[in-house]
Amino acid sequence: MTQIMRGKYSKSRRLCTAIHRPSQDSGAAVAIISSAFITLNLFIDRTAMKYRLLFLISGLASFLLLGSRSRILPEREAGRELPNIVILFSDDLGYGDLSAYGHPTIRTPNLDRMAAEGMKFTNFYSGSPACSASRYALLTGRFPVRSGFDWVLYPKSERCIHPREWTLAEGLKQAGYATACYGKWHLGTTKKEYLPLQNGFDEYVGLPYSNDMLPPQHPPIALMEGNDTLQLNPDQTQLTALYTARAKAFIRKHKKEPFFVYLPYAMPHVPLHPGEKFAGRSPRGAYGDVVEEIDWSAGEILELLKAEGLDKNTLVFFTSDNGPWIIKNELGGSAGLLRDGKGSTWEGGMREPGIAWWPGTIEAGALQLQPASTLDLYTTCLALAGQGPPEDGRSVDGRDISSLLLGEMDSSLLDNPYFYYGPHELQAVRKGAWKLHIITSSQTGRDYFNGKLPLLFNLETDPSEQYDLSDARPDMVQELMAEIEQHKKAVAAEGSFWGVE
Ligand SMILES: [Ca+2]
Repeated sequence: MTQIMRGKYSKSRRLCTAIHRPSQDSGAAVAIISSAFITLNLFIDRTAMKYRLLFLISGLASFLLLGSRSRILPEREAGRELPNIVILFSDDLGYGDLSAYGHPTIRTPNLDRMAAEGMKFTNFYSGSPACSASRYALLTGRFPVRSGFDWVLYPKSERCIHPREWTLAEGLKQAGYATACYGKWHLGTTKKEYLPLQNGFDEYVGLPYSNDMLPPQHPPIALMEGNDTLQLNPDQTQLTALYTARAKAFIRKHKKEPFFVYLPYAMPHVPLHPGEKFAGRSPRGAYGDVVEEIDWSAGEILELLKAEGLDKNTLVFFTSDNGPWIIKNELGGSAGLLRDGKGSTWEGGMREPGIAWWPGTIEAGALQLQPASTLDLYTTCLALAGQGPPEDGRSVDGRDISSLLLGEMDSSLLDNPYFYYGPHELQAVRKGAWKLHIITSSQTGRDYFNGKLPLLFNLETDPSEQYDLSDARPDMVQELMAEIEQHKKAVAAEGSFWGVE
């Protein structure tokens, strides 16, 4: 994988004033080495000429930038001052499925406490209403359309995460972090280069795709460790406990250096397999059992961080990859007051619980109403580690939301449009309070507005998307249509890495 130069710290300084700044000499030295590496890659890589040129230009530009400003790569020795990062990522959990978000019978005391001690987002989005595309967005900071692969990958999918993508794990690893992923990968298995270890993770244990992709429709599913198979068709009741134990062991092992733990749980994606201690406990049934076990897991991680004295130096973020799988009836979750669920670009498909926890840095009990997304986690976490996103011409759509975590108003974040990608296409955009649908779809087969399009909603006054205002506000329809057209053109012009090979 080609190494990519990164140029600058972003404006997250307010969040990370304790972060060590590298010396002029170390930055320049890294620049020279990295530029040489890039130049070498120009000759050994089989990338299309266009991208060779882009990398050459970016390498030289970064070298010049660093030569004068030297803002790259915190030194490993000083890395302890970098914050640890833990992302807890559930699968198919709805906006309304935690007690902190209003569920009346699912008990999530640990996540509720996490929100009480940290920040609760009420307008937090996943990158997609489907598993693979959502994970791509989280780990690359880019809208799913840029991936060049289908929105859900299957065990035999040939086009998966492109080796040129630069994942959050790769960025944090370059900054000196120990990195681990325990859980559902779902960004490709048919080539070694698609697997977690080749995408920035030092350790991996988990099912590499969804827990319902099973025989006879699919090959036996592997519980993997690194690039190897530990076991075929494992007992899924053990998974949450296993992932939690491995994450805790990794944190203990690496407590003296910065670490990144990505914990994408297998559930509450169906089939639901609660562990023995949780089965039959929740009034909400098996779905509640599974969510309560995930809540237990989150509590285990937070307690360990406190016990090890790491809590003041660790950002933990909890969210889900997409909304509830409502066509599974009681086996699926709830989006609360939001419309629809998984697979749909109605709010229920993509708006998720989002809880940020970092005692001493994030104010306890903070409520964050501004929109943000998993794409922003990419850019923000890189910034916390002193890394900028790649500067080789590719688009990175995530924003640095450090200011939001600090509870500050950042007017520069207010007017960014957020694009909702449904199955293979752009379906909607949100800007400020306003959301415009140009296409709607639902796994339920329902069309809630009898085919009328476009549809315009004010999500602040109407979070359930009940009252179409497209006729009343043609000016807003026009403005958002223009955002969509501009975005579509830019995306088409850039293409994906797959498109150049
Ligand atoms: Ca999912």
